[in-house]
Amino acid sequence: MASDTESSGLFARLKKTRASLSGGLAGLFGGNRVHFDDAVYDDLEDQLLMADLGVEASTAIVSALRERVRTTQIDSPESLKEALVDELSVILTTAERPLAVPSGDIRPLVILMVGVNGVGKTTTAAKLAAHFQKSGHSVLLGACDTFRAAAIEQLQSWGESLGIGVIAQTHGADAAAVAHDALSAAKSRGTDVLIIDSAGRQHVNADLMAQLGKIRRVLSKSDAAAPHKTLLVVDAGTGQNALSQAAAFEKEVGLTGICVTKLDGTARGGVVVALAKQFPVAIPFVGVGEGIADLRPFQARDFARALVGSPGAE
Ligand SMILES: Nc1nc2c(ncn2[C@@H]2O[C@H](COP(=O)(O)OP(=O)(O)OP(=O)(O)O)[C@@H](O)[C@H]2O)c(=O)[nH]1
Ligand SMILES: [Mg+2]
Repeated sequence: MASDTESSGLFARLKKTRASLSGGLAGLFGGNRVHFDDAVYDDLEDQLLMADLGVEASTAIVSALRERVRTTQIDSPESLKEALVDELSVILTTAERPLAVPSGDIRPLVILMVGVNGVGKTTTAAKLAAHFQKSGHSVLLGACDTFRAAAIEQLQSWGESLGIGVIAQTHGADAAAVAHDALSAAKSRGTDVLIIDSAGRQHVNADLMAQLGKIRRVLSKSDAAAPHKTLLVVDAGTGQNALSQAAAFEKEVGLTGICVTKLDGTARGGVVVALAKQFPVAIPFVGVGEGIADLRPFQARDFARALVGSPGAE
């Protein structure tokens, strides 16, 4: 049951995906009665694929539902929706691992943001900074996108509006050197969380991908465990391409988590399920808008309900 305003906000923001999935489910059956035959299962699988759950998750869900139909009573579109919420939750729960600042020796917690161009890395870095600031932590931002014109100013402008420091050099500077400066500054100031923005890079570009390795190496020279978190940002609207992005970044830098953004603007929110099914990483947050507060801690069951349009989500 989604009880708080954040969750109901999620329900509202995912309306495009929900419209696609729940409209499709309603169309599976004539009238109110569900009669399960192979054609219904095929249609259901098509609906899941269209909502971008990917082949692996869609097949797994349909075969789990077949099993449920054999053992429990599913005889209405509503009971099918509930069963679907359960099955989605089984997959999504594996990724439900919040990103908390550990108490104790890890200070600063270093979070490196990575991803292809335009997915929302800088915006998500700012949203995360605001989130940690709100929970009482000191935060510093590192402007390691020295590649795109105006990238530094973009982060600085977020920093100014939040009252959060931004460690930056000039456009064209060595990104790894900025990362080094940022970590030194965070250490000397006793900052709780350092969030490092990085330049967008296509996952198929080997040279650009290798540059990320340099940022990581420089950080780990100052603190062997840094970066403690490497978060891939993916745009939900890219659909199944998000899976190849995740595979490439995982291979190059190793990921601890994935933030899926722009879930407010696409009917393809099911990609979150595909990612949770295929990658054993956390999905700590999802992005549901351009504003600083449009970040939601990922909660598997609420997300499943919001996807399916199940009544408990309202
Ligand atoms: N609707 C919506 N827009 C978002 C979300 N997250 C980011 N954006 C928008 O996406 C656009 C790109 O965001 P950036 O944060 O600049 O993306 P980036 O990955 O840093 O881009 P590069 O640094 O150029 O690779 C901006 O217009 C953001 O406002 C989201 O969750 N929902
Ligand atoms: Mg950026």
